[in-house]
Amino acid sequence: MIMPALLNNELLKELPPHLKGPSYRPSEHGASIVHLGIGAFHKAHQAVYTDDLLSACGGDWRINAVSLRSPTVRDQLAPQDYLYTVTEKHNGKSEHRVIAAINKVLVAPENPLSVIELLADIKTKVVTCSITEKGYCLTPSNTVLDLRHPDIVHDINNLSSPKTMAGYVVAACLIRRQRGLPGFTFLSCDNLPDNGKTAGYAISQLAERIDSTLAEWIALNVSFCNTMVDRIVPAVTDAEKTQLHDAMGFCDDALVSCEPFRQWVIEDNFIDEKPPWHLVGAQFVADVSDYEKMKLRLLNGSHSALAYMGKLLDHDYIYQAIQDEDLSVFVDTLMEDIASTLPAIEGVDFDKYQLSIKTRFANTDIPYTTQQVATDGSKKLPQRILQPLLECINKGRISKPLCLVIAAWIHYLKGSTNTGKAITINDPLSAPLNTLVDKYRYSSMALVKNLGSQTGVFPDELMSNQEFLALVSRYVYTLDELPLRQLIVEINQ
Ligand code: CS2
Repeated sequence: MIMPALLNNELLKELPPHLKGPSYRPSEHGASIVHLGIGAFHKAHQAVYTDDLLSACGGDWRINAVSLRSPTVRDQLAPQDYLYTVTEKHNGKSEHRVIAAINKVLVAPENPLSVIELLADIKTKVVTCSITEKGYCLTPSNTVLDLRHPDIVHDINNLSSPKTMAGYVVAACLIRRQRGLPGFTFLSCDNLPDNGKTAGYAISQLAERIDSTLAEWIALNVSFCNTMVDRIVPAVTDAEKTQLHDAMGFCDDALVSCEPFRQWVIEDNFIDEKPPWHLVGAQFVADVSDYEKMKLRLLNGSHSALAYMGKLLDHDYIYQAIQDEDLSVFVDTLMEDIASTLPAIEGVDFDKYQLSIKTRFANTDIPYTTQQVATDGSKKLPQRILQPLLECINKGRISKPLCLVIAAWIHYLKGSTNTGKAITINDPLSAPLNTLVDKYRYSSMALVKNLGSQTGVFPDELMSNQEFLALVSRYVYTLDELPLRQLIVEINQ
């Protein structure tokens, strides 16, 4: 067989040895799922479960995906008949498989109406999203739509060409109601507590601005499911694309690489038929919140800690940071405090879970940069670090490790590592954060207070806690004087 240069349907007819592929014919299955925000994470997580489902049980569960901003993913996938490879990497070994779950990719800004029509189509039964924390356009409380957000202002005035996830869903619901069609199930796959419900806040508050009876229709006809999603999927590198080509003989511009582990816990709250993802490893449960808390705080919380502290200590990758003995012990101490805030989950052993997280972080085949995890800190720290800290305080004990992570974030915002290398800050609040850091650079208490109050990132209950303010400012002040490692070692003792 002559190998095609680029992965496509031809290749699917006869896969090279050692390459797994779908055991279904993609063209024989309809697409009843729409995914908003296709990126590496969706391609390595929900699309893989769905591909397994199609292989195991068939059904019309292929995915029509939408890019809300850039054409890149569509431009990579379209010439490949929407096929791509997922490479799972562990212990120096790579396992490749071809995923055929994506039916097509629409680029929203190119044709907003086609996306609205797709969402309004009666064949669409389930809508999923992975748009990152900032895509919800909520104020820091995560329950209130940010009516000053430029994209929300835009959507309120231009609902036929929206920019946000909420705008598209509201526009589609308007059409469904007009046409007398049923609603759908909306499933969030972002790292936010109560992510489905949170999506519901954004959607219904936007609908309320458009037409309050529409908000009522949504409440009755759309169900919002919380989910806990987990898989470490770093940005793919050119070297990985070359390795795939060398191993398999074809190019794949849409390759994703990730760890072997994956987990998906889904709230069983579907308004209509549900894809039986439980047959391929996902779990349907009545209440996801305890799983979400466990994962967001233990995994994502320590990931963020390793990102800020690791970067300050000049570790470029998470696996380097976790192999730093001082940071590794620090993560144990941090996890111990976090675990004290978690409700028990039947069948889950937190000690084992914590150990498995550390092993996953240490996977040297996964080049996850500290810089990537450090992105958007103002949107990540509230659920990962601040909420568990608040709960520790409410139980009568401030957590030094959690406070040090906050101080490390603030020090990171000052823009250089311990050896003076420049740090680039990527954060939706980078402008106000930079201004505050410049203004109060040498006044740690004023910096902490103003960061908290002017950006709204720290909840009021923390802002009014003197012990919290004093400890975090002491750490921020000390970090200007002493190396971070010294503080870490002090806490580890
Ligand atoms: C990471 C997550 O970048 C980040 O903020 O903490 O993307 C993490 O890798 C995933 O949530 C793992 O499931």
